[in-house]
Amino acid sequence: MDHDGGVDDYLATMLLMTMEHVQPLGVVVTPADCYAEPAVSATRKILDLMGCSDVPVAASTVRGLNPFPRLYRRDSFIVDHLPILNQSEIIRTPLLQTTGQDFMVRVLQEAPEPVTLMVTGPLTTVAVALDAAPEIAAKIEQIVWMGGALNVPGNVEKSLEAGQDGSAEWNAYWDPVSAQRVWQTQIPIVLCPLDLTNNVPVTSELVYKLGRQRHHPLSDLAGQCYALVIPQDYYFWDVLATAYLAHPEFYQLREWETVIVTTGLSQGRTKVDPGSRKIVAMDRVDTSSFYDYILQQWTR
Ligand SMILES: [Ca+2]
Repeated sequence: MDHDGGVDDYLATMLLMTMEHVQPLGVVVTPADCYAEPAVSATRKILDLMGCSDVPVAASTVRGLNPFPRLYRRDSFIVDHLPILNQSEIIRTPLLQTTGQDFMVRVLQEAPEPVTLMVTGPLTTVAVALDAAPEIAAKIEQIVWMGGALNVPGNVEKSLEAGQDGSAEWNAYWDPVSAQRVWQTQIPIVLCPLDLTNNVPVTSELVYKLGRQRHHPLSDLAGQCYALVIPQDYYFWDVLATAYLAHPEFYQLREWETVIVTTGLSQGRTKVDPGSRKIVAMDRVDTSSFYDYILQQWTR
């Protein structure tokens, strides 16, 4: 798991840890939609809460080109301070001394069989790891990535970002060059783009349902986190991408040929371009099965 510390990322990590058939090898925090220290701390506390303190956490030290807005990033401080994550003074889940990018290289080199990378932030840590040890590409079974906007507008708003025409999705925009680096490999990429996530909003109804399950700690935490973002236009991004690992049958996939635009006003755009790099995108999802699934998992 390689996440970037947004509200959605913690819940995606939490969902992943409820999946019985998944053997998590570690969690890397890429410092993008967050501030690094509270994001790493919150991640470790969530793993503690879930009884997953044997899963190592490593902090990536990569840098992007286009920073996320401070207003988004400060959520990492709020989540790290939620009461349910601070019932103990000690954090049991280890923080590795090695960087996230070096840890990713080592895990893949040592893996006896190919590994799925679940990436819910920018692709920078993956790109840096690939540059450091290109042979690890053969150990990556697939990259499931929440990112990109194929045939819909991006979510980097022109009003916030003067250097952008509104076509880019944030994870791609943070570091388009690294996304392109990953696009240059043969690694199978399964994209969860805005085209799909736009159909799966975080609704008041769902947050209220989480509240009615609040005697379950995971449901309580998820409800608190989503309550924080209710005033915004918020969608299931990372959680929707991650649920694919457990229930691919909820999703219809579609193949596209795409390029990553790395310069100019469209930088960060995942542009459909026939004849270029093949990827597979999640095209449709059975939303009611998805909502039922996360509600059920968070009663664990
Ligand atoms: Ca994210």
